[in-house]
Amino acid sequence: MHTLGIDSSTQSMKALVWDAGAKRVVKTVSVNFGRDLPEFNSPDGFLPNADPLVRRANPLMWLKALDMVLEKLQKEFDTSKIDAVGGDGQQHGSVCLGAGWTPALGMLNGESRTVNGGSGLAGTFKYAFSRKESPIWMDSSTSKEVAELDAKFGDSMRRRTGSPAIERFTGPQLMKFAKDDPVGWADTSRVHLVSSFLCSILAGQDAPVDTGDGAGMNLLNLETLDWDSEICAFTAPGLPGKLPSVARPGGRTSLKLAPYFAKYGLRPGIPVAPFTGDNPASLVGTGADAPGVAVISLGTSDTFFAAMKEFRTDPGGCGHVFGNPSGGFMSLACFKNGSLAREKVRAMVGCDYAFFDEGAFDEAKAFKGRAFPYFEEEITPKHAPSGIEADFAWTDAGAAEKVVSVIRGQVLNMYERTRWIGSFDTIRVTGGASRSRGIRETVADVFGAKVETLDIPDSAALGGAKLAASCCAV
Ligand code: XUL
Repeated sequence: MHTLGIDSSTQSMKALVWDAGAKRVVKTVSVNFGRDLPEFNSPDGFLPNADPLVRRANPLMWLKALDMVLEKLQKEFDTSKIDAVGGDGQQHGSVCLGAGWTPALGMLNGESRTVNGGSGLAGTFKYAFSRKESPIWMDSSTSKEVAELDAKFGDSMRRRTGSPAIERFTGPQLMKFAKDDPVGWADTSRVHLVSSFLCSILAGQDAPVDTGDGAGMNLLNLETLDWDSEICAFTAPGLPGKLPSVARPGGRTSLKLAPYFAKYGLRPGIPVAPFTGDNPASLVGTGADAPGVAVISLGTSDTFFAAMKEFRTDPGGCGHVFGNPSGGFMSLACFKNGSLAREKVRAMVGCDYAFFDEGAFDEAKAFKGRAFPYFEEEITPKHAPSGIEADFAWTDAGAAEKVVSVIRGQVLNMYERTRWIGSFDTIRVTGGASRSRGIRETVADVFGAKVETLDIPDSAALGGAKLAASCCAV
C-alpha cells in the first residue's frame, strides 16, 4: 500500500509518498511559498504587515501550492499507485468561509459551475472566503481577547482545553475577528483550521477537525473530546454552529478523494484521513506516539513534544496538551524564534552554514556565554524583551562565540520550559536545523540525553502518510 502525506507548513507545502509495506519513503516533492509563489508577496509564508504582532497569510496561496505540489508529484511518481491520503497543517491558523464555500466544494465533485473565479483550486475558491487573510500561529495581536477569556474562565480554560488562553490560538483570533468585522463574521458560515481546510478540499466536503489540532484552539474540551459549548458561545456569537465536527483518534474515515484530483493521476474515491496539526503529525512521523521518547523539531518554530502517560498541564502557563492522533494525549512547548531567528543571526554574523552548524562549535568549545534571540514576539517565555539578550558583551564577541551562545540560549530556554513534561533519556531531533552537529551536541549536553536524528527531515508529512495508512487499516 502507498499513502500520500501532505504537509502545509509556514513556509512550504510538501507531498510525501510512503510505501507502507516496505516501510520507506519513496518520493518527496515540495513547493516553497516565497520562492515558487512570488505573486503572493509572502517571502516567509506570511504577508508583510506594519504591525509586527500581526501575521496573516492568503489562503489562496495554500490552494495554489496544493495544485502545484500535486502536479510536481505526478511528474515524478506514478500517482495512480496511491491508496489513501492524509496530512497536516501549521497549527492554530483559521480559515473563515462564506456562502461560496459549499458550491465551490461541489465543483470539485463535478457539480454544476455556479461560482467561477478562474482555473485551478485558487480560481474555484476565489469567492469562498468571508475573510481574505488567515491569521497564522505567528500572530500575537489578540492580547485583549486573551485577557477577556482569562477574566471569564481563569484557570478552568487550562483544565478544560489543555492550555490557558493564548494569543495565537484560534479562539482568541476568532473573537477578535468577530469584534473587528461583525459583517465578515456574520457572513462566515464555516470556520476551518489550515489542516481541516485542506482536508476538506481534497475530500470535496467539510472535513472534521482532529483532536491533535483541535486542542490548539482554546475551544475543545479534552475531557469530552468535543467543543466546549460554554467557551465557544462566549468566544464569538454563533460560533458553535460554524465549527466542523470533531474526529476521534483512531477511527475509520468516511472521507473520499474528490474527482477533481483525477487530473493529477490520483484515483478518485480513495480514503482521505482527517488532517492533524504539524506537531501531532511529527509525533507520529518520528515514531514517538507511544510515551517514553521526546522530540525536538527545529523548524520555523522550534517545538518540544512527547506522548503523555496521563493528562497533566503546564503550571508555568506556556505549554500545551493536545490530542495524540494515535490515541491519548501529547504535551508541547512552542518557541517562536526558531529557524528564522537562527537565519537572522547567521546573516548578522556573516557566516556560511558549515561554520554555523559545526565550525563555530569547534572554535568556541569552552565559551559558556548565553544569548537569547527574540526577534519575533516570543511565545515561551511570553512577552520576552525584543532583540538579543546576552549575558556577555555581545558586540565585542567573535563570530563563533555569537553562534554558540545563541544556540546554547535557545536550548537552555527549551530545557527550562519543558521540565514540567518530564525528563527523557532519549531525544529525537527532526526538522531542517537537526542537520547541525553543533545543535545536536548542545541538545545532548543541556538535556543530558542521548540524541537521535532521523533519516528523513519531513516527519510531519510522514506522520500524515502513516495516519492515512492506519485509517485504512481500521
Ligand atoms: C505550535 C505552533 C507552531 C506551529 C508551526 O503550537 O504554534 O509549532 O504549529 O507550524
